[in-house]
Amino acid sequence: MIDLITIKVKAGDGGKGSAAFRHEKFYPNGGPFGGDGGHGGNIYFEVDTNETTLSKLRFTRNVKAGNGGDGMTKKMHGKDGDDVTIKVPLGTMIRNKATGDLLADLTKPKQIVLIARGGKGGLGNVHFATSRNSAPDYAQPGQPGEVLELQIELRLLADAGLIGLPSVGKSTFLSVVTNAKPQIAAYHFTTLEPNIGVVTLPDERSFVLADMPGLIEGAGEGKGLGHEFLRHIRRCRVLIHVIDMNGEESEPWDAYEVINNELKTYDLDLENRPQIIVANKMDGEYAQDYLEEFKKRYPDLEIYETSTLMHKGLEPILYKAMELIEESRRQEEENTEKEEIVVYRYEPKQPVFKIVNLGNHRWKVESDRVDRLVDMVDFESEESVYEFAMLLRRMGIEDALRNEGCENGDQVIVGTYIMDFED
Ligand SMILES: Nc1nc2c(ncn2[C@@H]2O[C@H](COP(=O)(O)OP(=O)(O)OP(=O)(O)O)[C@@H](O)[C@H]2O)c(=O)[nH]1
Ligand SMILES: [Mg+2]
Repeated sequence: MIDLITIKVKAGDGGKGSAAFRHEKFYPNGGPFGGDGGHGGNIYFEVDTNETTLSKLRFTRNVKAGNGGDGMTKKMHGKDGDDVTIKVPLGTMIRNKATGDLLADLTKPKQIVLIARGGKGGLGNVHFATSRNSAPDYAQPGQPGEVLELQIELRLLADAGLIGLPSVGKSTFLSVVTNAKPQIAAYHFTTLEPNIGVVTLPDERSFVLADMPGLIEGAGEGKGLGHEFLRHIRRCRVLIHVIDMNGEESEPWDAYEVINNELKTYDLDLENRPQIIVANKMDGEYAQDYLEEFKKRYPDLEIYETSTLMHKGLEPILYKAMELIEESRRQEEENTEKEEIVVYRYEPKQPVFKIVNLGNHRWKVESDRVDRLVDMVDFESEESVYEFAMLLRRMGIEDALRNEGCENGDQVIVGTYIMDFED
């Protein structure tokens, strides 16, 4: 199972604003007439429950969204760049590789998240006409789109998990009801990592099913593949508890008790997770006798009889699982507040800028956002510089400088630019 992948994403750049002027028959020296650049395309990730692994992304190294078109004369906007949506399985977690920050945890079907934002298109010169300058020949460049290196991880997020002692037929079950191709063998611990598949019922409803490594006595304290295994099933809504009713390795009731004890040891909650009890290997020689005895011991238990090997008795289990899963989803929905479908990625809250007093009437504004803006300013153009100064004011940087004690005539370093402070 491929479950960790690194890709680079680049959202589209914004298009340039246009600095055109009106040149028409009756307006030989018309005013500024340049339209805005289009916005760069965004990059989204979306949950697609038909996907169960990240293997489709295996050969993807770079993903780019479309750039915005440049603004044109006659106030025409440039075209917005095309968005890109990357489909991933349920349970995908997306991190910023550089910082390790979690950007998104995709835990709901159809969930969509914006991961890299396209750059804004630059404004055309029509926006910059002022009383001082009615014919600005300046237009904004577009902002660059966000570039991120992402680490994408798939955490198993199965709705239902197959549990039981080793070699009871869990992987066989999975292989018969989904198109997953797990390894199946007569020896113990054939399954080391869960395999997952999608069960689709004849009525089109579907859920994600995973087989689990066999559980043994002491797993709750870390024996066998203990803790690893239990970590995987924590998020399952339903447990399908498979018992070898032919008693090849142990008496079925012992097997049943061992598993339930392990669930209890590990986590109180798992014990109460809905369980479907499956009596497997009913094609076996001793199965009927064992089953009779088992029913005597647990008269209240609903038991599903199967032979996974012969593909028998499986469908009722799938319907039952589906019913329990839907019930659990409904409960979850009731318990969680309504969420927007598009969830913006988590962004750590931090001030946008920081003022540093360098002493000697020198100050520094530290801010990634402002640094990016500085790169866009055309310092040859009075309009552009003026606009930049206004922006610093709107962002509250001017006030902040003054509050810190910055006075007229002091030098302020902003990004690569040094300016004199004045009201
Ligand atoms: N007779 C019989 N044998 C079965 C049945 N289901 C599975 N087996 C056999 O049991 C053995 C173990 O099957 P697996 O599906 O690998 O069992 P598992 O529970 O996934 O085992 P681990 O991954 O090792 O925990 C294989 O030899 C299967 O062919 C069944 O219904 N009847
Ligand atoms: Mg297995």
